[in-house]
Amino acid sequence: MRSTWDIFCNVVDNYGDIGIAWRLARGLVREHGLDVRLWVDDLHAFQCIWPTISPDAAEQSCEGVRVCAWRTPFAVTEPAQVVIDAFGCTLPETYLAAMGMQSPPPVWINLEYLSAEPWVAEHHGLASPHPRLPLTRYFFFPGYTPATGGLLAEADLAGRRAAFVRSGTGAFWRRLGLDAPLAEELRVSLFAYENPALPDLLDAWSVDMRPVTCLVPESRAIPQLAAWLSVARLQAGEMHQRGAFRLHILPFLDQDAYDHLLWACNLNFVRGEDSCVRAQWAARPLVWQAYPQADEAHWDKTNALLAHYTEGLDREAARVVSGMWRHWNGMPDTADMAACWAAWRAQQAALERHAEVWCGRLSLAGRLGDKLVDFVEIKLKSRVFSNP
Ligand code: TRH
Repeated sequence: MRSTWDIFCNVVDNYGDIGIAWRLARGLVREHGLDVRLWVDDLHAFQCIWPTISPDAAEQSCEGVRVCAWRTPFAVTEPAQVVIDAFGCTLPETYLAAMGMQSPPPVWINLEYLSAEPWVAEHHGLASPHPRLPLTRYFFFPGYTPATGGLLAEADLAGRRAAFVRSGTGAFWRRLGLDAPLAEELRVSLFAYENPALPDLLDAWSVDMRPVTCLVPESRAIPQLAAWLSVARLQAGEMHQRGAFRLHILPFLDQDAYDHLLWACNLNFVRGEDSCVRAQWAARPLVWQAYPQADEAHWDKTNALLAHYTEGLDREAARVVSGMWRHWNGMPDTADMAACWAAWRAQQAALERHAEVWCGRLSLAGRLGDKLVDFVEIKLKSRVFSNP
């Protein structure tokens, strides 16, 4: 019989929490045939990345997942056999108490944030007994090495991307209202938090020797872009041109269309967690802005991913990628943006080749959905044996 799963997602801010929880939920249904309920406390944020979601429904079915509004107080609900609290969100007290009454108890997983830092492998899979209830919570860490929980990816992702690229991107660009790119043109997508380095990047693009077109789905960087253009506001559908530099504001895309944008662009600026991973699977060069944290903890994350990502690159190309990412993340002692961009341009071909190689190497970490299902199956079996 297929196991039942409850995934809880508390949308803190932005789209990463729901983006990842949703990707995981639909993968578990589609590829593993599991019975999945996804509890979400902000269906409006969900609707942004998946427009068929109705923000007011208490329960709805989407792609085979039962999507439930997580409301307070939480209605009495029988817990599933497997419970995931995404990113350590606090489960409803009544639900937790009901978990404690189950025999055998549910397999309880805390799905953690992704990091390339070395400590992740040591912490992946660790158990933590609940202080009061007869429950054990396991820490499941995504990561970039086989000893971690791996990375989210659909089984057919590489095939879909290859087919998209093979069939040409003309139709995709037309749907966005753009012509196909000129031979020398560089298309760049931009998804970023507010960033002091952004105006200098726009300056660099506007004096580039070759045409640069930047595609920006509506998001937090828009006010900075408007200020740079000296306009009061910007909205989806607008195009602004400065010399050979064009800036297109796009509507916020659904998750699948955003993948297409990443696949179609020559370079992607991404942020947080999920868009960063999708940009790596896109096999195109990327510049990552880590989610800003107190005490600059995100600098360690940036350096840790850089250490992996630049492996196998020649010295100069590795220096250029590191310089650009470090400057984009506000680290001290980096060259200015004009120099970072000129250096990136000079290494573009090498970085494009490397992005393909890196994408192939990423698979070695394993797919998160498969690894999670394997991990849970072992726990479910041992649970049966210890509770005859
Ligand atoms: O939105 P984010 O900044 O989310 C962040 C991070 O996940 C961070 O780790 C977390 O702590 C913080 O939220 C609370 O960036 P991220 O992770 O890239 O998530 C964006 C999601 O939005 C991702 O699933 C891709 C999706 N997306 C679209 O569906 N359409 C779009 O047009 C764009 C730009 C993104």
